[in-house]
Amino acid sequence: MATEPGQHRGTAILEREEARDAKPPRWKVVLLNDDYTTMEFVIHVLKSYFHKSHAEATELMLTVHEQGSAVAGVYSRDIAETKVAQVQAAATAEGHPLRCRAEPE
Ligand code: TYC
Repeated sequence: MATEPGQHRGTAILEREEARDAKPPRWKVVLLNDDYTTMEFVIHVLKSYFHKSHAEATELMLTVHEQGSAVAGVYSRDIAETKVAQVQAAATAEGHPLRCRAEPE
């Protein structure tokens, strides 16, 4: 909407425009490094839950290993939280201390 300098628009209009322009919030799933989880298991997780190729999974795993963390994927909040729960369940089941978390972009 065109607004002349100094012109005032009501809060309700501004709120409606914000709602119109709003993009759905996106959440990152961040994978964290640790000293005990095997590299093979992290590669398996990235292929199984984040649909990475073997080459992509290997590269991302090495990024986490070297830098401490990396984004495995970006999703709606609901999907991101489901991925975190799935990864934690798989890691616990296999006896790995692997951690990951969902955070807003
Ligand atoms: N640092 C682990 C090792 O040396 C490998 C690893 C990579 C662990 C990524 C977790 O998210 C991780 N075995």
